[in-house]
Amino acid sequence: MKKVFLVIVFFLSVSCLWAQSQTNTQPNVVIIYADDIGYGDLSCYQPKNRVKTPNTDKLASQGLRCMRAYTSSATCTPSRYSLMTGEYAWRKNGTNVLPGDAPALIKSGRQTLASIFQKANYQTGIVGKWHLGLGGAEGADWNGEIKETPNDIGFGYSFILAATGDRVPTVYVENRKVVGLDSKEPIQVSYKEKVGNEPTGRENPELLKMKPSHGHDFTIVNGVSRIGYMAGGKAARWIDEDMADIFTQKAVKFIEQNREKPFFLYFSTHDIHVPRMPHARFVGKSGMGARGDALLEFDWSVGEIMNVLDKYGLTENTIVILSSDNGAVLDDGYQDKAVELLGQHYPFAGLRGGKGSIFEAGTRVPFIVRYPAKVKKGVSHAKISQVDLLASFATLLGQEINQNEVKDSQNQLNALLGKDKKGRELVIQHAGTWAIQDRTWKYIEPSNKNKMNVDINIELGNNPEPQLYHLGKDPSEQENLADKYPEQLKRLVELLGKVKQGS
Ligand code: NG6
Ligand code: CA
Repeated sequence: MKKVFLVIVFFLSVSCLWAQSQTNTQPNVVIIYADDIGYGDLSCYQPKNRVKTPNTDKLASQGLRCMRAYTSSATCTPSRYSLMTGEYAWRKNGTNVLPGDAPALIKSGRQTLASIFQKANYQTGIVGKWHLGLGGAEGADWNGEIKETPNDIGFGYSFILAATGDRVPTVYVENRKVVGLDSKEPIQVSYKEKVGNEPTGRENPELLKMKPSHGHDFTIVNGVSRIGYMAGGKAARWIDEDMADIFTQKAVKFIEQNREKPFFLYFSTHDIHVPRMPHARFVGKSGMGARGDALLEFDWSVGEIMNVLDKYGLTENTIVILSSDNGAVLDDGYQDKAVELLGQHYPFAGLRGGKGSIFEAGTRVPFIVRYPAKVKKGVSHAKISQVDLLASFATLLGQEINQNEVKDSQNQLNALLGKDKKGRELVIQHAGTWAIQDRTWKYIEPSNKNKMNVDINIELGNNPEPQLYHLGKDPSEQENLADKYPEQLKRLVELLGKVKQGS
């Protein structure tokens, strides 16, 4: 009897130790997701840029710098939707750029990138921009307990800005509450009519420290006129110049507090989206105006994350992925001299289009993977789509995915870790119309929408005729070969049709 007991004790201890060693070897994961940083904005992608990003360059030199990585859409909300859900945003209505009072797009309990980690016993957190809506059908209750937040879809902790820096309400939300709200001064938000008596950019432009170039002329907060009307909540309003410091501090603290356990952090910076209002210590430092200064601020945030990982000996076993939600844009609605002061800086890296475009500069983005324990340093030309992060991490963590919801995410773990040199067979891009590309060819579906976004001076890539480009020989999509290569065209049209049907 005693013998049997000892044998049981022995097996129990061995399995306990085994479980513990499993947990200890599970890598931490940090996704640093920039806003509007283009394929060529970081000096590790464009060494001749006048603005240098030394921390990001160091991260890249210690890991894998991917040259063919894509967001699935060319603006923020749809890209983030597919990153989180593993489903292309165009399969779901209402996934265009959301206003600040939009209800939650991803409903409670849905499987997400974050819930995969949570299920695998990770501590999970988001710090930074959300832009996927909050609250039930009527939107968020800014003055009470907010329902349908990131906390309902896999994040144990959240500290977010609901939409964008240029949209009201200009307050932070921590878990389910607006931070620093004085209940005597409730927040009102409207995107339809004026609420309260506060000045707007349209009526009182003399009050502005940052003037709009198009749109952005509603309620003035902190000297900047925004999209949408807001009243109340004065004590809770953010100061744009402190935003990167606050987000970075919160991200660092999350890592410090969870350093003993495996953790997943989605650190979604506001930089370098408009309004570009970096802290005084970055102002004037790039010689390129606010856009360049915001890039320096972004790079500083990256450095702080690297420092805290080093400080606690976490660097080796932490996967850091750095990417962006869409391609570059210069003047995005404020007079911040992004165009005039650009000089020798190459945000588009010679690619056609930019933010909002179906051409390459809309969705091809920087993508760096650093994981010293497992990923060899170097450069990768494998085709990567951000929609694949969900299935790839599910594979890494041994988690099942819900095939009914996670429709488009493929397991591309080996491409992410640099072991597979090819990656995705086909990449799907969306920006009003669709594009599909294999290793060599790219087809853009005909569209009668505008060819140009004249406000931001970006070619959208829409054309009533089918477009076919040989990306191998013509990466800047200059020569439409649709008439010359009808078989290639037909092949890609059919392949795209199949992807679109697969809903
Ligand atoms: C556009 C805004 C632009 C930016 C963008 C969303 C105007 C004139 N332009 O509508 O400034 O906010 O939406 O950017 O309002 S994103 O990166 O969040 O997709
Ligand atoms: Ca964006």
